Amino acid sequence: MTRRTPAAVAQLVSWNAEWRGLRVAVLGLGVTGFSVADTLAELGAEVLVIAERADVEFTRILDVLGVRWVQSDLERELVDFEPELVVVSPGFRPDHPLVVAAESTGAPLWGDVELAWRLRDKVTNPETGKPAEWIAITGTNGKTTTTQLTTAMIAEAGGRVVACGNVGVPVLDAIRDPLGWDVLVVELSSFQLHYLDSMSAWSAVCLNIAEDHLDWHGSAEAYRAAKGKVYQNAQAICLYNLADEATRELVEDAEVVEGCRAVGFGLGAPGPSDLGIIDGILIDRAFHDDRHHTALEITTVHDLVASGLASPHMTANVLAAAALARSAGVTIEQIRAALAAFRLDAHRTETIVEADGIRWVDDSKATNPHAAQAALSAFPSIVWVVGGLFKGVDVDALVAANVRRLRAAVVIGTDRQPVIEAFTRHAPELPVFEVATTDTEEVMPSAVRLAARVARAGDTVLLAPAAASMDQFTDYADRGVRFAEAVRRLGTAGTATGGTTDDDEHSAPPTDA
Ligand code: UMA
Repeated sequence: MTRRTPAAVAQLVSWNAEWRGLRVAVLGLGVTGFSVADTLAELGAEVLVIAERADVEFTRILDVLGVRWVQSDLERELVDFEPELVVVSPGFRPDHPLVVAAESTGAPLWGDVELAWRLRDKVTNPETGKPAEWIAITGTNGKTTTTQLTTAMIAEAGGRVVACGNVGVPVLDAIRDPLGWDVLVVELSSFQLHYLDSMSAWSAVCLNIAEDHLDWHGSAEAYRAAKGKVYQNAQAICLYNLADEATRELVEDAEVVEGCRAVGFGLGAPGPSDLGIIDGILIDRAFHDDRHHTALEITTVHDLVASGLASPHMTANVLAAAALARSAGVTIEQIRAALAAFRLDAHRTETIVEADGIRWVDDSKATNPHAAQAALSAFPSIVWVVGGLFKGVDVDALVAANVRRLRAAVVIGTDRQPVIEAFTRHAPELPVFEVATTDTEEVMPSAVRLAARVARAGDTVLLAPAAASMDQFTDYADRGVRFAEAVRRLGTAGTATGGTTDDDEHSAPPTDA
């Protein structure tokens, strides 16, 4: 059979299109690669999975499905396969040798979400004949919480809705659910957006933009450009952050479907097409007919305290989710009910214990400076546990901005130098402790011991690393769990209470190996 051209492959826009026999190389065998291979095998494509590392469970299933996978000589295998399409997992950087080799074959390069968008008509609504609408959520921080909030609000309204994408459930798994959905709330990472072009979301938001993943994207501009793709072809609402000019610019630059509206959200008083806050009341001035003269009260900041959503960055997430839910027809009352029942995931500004006036807080989810700033802003006097993999992002400004609220810092991670140098520059007098051990079992017990030595009544010991965790932990959850365990162990030993600062520790940072 003759090789299908990129133009022919571009025409494949339905589950019912001619996928049979299409030669597709799949890069990566994590949850994404597996969902891609499994889907394409179901469609009768000829699949080759190429992965340096692979989960044994996945390889076993691929063997059962009769899908070929290779783990060595990868570039040659890829080129010899002469793929007509390459589907790449989000972890692969654009300059990865396999991605470069894939491009050299001339085959189109898609991400899993691009494939899912094209296949989304597998299950359609029996009444309308239409597939589920997509609500697309990106941003440097707050994506997962906003995705969960939006999903909870739509579910409260009785919609069949699922959260998928970067939140953990591959979008291809969602679109293959036999019963189908009314709405997919799709959390998109900048990696997934980079490899995505056709999506036309019902409503879309970029919550905020700060530097992150610069090593993956190569530059801040490339990162921004990827984030901006969330708005392309949006149908109903492009939602942006009134406090983040860059998000508004991305909306202005986007090509959208005619009639699509721009809506803003922010913590100040809302304009006629915004959601915002007046006197502690969250207000919708965007989604009702008389929005020029009246406003709808969603809830109050006070009422959000019980759900752990009252801090400024969480309240902003609530407003964004409310806007997205409103765009899907959810009423104010349903949003209020969903918020009352909502509980935050672990590792997001989670208080582990309070003892002797010292609060121990796990914000391991702060994997970049922007997220760490949100957590740091919430407390007046902090012993800060910071460090990990900085992913090419500069931590200097974060340190400079927070010196005044710090009692001390405990630096973890394999690459501690940039943080320690930043403290030397901006706060030479601050006690800075260094956890030098590389033993995963020991990092958090050491960090917690050091923190306990300096923390005083009224302080918060805050794990907000501003960095990824993979240098020393499995992931951010593992990092947070180990922190909490160490805190609890210290508490049982009767020492997780205040100590005094040793002035000798100011000049040369002591280490705890
Ligand atoms: N692989 C390589 N070389 C690479 C990269 C990957 O060989 O350079 C292969 C390996 O075989 C590995 C597989 O690819 O087994 C892993 O693929 P992946 O890194 O793309 O990860 P998945 O397991 O498929 O999970 C991905 C997302 N991971 C990343 O983007 C790194 C998950 O987001 C997401 O939940 C999942 O798809 C479902 O959509 C995680 C994440 O850390 C939570 N995201 C980043 C973030 O939130 O900051 C972007």
